[in-house]
Amino acid sequence: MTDMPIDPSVIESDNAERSTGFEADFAALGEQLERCGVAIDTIVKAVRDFTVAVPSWGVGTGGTRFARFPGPGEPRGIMEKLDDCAVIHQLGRSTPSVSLHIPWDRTDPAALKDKAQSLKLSFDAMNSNTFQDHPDDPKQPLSYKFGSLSHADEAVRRQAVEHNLDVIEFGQAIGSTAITVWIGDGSNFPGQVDLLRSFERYLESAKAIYGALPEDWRIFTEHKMYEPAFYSTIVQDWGTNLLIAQELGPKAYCLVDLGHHAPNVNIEQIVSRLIFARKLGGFHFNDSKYGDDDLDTGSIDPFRLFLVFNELIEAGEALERLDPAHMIDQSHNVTDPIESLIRSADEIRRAYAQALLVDRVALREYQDANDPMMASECLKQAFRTDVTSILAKARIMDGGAIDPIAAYRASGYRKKVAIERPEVKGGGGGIV
Ligand code: LRH
Ligand code: MN
Ligand code: MN
Repeated sequence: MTDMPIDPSVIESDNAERSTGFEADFAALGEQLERCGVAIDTIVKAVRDFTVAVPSWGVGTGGTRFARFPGPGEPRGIMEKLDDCAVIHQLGRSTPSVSLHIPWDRTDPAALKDKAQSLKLSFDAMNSNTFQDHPDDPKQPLSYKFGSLSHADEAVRRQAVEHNLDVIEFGQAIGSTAITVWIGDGSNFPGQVDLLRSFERYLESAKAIYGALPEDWRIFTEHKMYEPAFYSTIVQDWGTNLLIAQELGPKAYCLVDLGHHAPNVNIEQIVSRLIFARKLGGFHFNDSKYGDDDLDTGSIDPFRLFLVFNELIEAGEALERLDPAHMIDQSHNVTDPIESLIRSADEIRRAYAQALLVDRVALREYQDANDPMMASECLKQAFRTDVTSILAKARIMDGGAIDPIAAYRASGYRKKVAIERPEVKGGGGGIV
């Protein structure tokens, strides 16, 4: 049984209004690409095959450490979050899976699986949470104030490991096959922790989690330069992350969250190095201007996103073997989270489609001939191509909307759920 949240007739009538303009744009782009020897249908097909997971914590309004300003109709729990995720996928057709965060999303796994099936959704990587205390969880009475997997106290480390094993068990029950581990462990002052010993403790804990992974599971460790710790962070960069994945073994991979680097860091080069090391596990897509801003993907620096995808495509077969997970990790403070996630998924596909347009034979020739101007132009030409109608075509072919944000607004979904979901203090989940 399916229970899709948007009436299909809304999509049909919104598409009908836009179809003439869309057809003209698509035909013009098709001709333009044909002149460059590219068949537009091959790009449309590749785009249709490319999907990205939405974060359950992204559909509630986020917040900063100063305030959170909830919007109308905030989801009050994971079931309503899944309803919102289904809206995003029904209109955009690129986000068939959801990434869960435990314990934020803890509920009866069988009911969760049924609900997801009824909405035609599945689950991507699970996320454990030992960066907050969980006073309501009888299994986690000890505080993570001074760390979790690297904590000086063995009892806290054990509790954090057990939590991760719990998350894996939960994930198994709902069909997930990966766990992402991000921890906030670190220090605020020089001397507060022993940099070497705390890393050794972290590794020991991570090995205990790794040892309990089911046969077909992968573990993704996620690096982040700083925050919440401001002097040192235990998994602070891709170098430490790679070291961890190599120490743990073949089921361990590195996850790259785009917002977790210093400004101006060459993230695409990190991606390339992780592919070389066969340790690229996946992405948390978002965008940022200053730090871990968690802004909408592609909203600040779409060229950087394009360059990341350029490396992925350049990797060819090596990437197919790695099969990295694509997930969004954002916080929406001032927009309707559904709209932000629709737009972000679209921007990710846009960067992918543009990167597919790079003339790789020509690029290699320019590189080998030491022609930086033409090599750079070769990339820019692909990046400058407006692939909007390709993205729309991919959506239409899968039953989605030509303009998903417009169709979403026309559907009146937010107004409807605002009535059904009266505001609850603390509802919506996510980091506040
Ligand atoms: C940490 C992080 C990590 C968490 C998520 C909520 O900044 O990127 O992935 O699980 O945010
Ligand atoms: Mn992240
Ligand atoms: Mn983050």
